[in-house]
Amino acid sequence: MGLQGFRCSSIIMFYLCLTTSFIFLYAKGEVYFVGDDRYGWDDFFDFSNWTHGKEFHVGDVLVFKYESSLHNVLQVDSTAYENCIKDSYAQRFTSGNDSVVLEEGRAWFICGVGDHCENGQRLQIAATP
Ligand SMILES: [Cu+2]
Repeated sequence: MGLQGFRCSSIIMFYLCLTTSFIFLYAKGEVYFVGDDRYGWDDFFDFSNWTHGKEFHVGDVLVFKYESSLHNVLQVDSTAYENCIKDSYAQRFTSGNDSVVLEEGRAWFICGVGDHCENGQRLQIAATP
């Protein structure tokens, strides 16, 4: 009877663990290296082409990899994105290896160095729940 009870509880534990790991799998966001490994966050790269065909969700992580002496990352609004306005931003990242967790809706990022934004170093994405 003791053995029977043990077996029963281990089956319950098994399903409990299975369920828990599924929850973790779904809760964990995807990690995207902006511009992929080869290019990273760089100017003269088509980031709208990079986002094409990708589906971003809340909790996904964008990783901006770049040479920190050459670039930075500014999280801006749509106006600053469209016009490459570099002095008004919500957040500024400079480490060269910056992670941003996506929230629902649209997000805009530009490089604040020189004319990099004008040269295509800007990213616009939309995250759905
Ligand atoms: Cu740059």
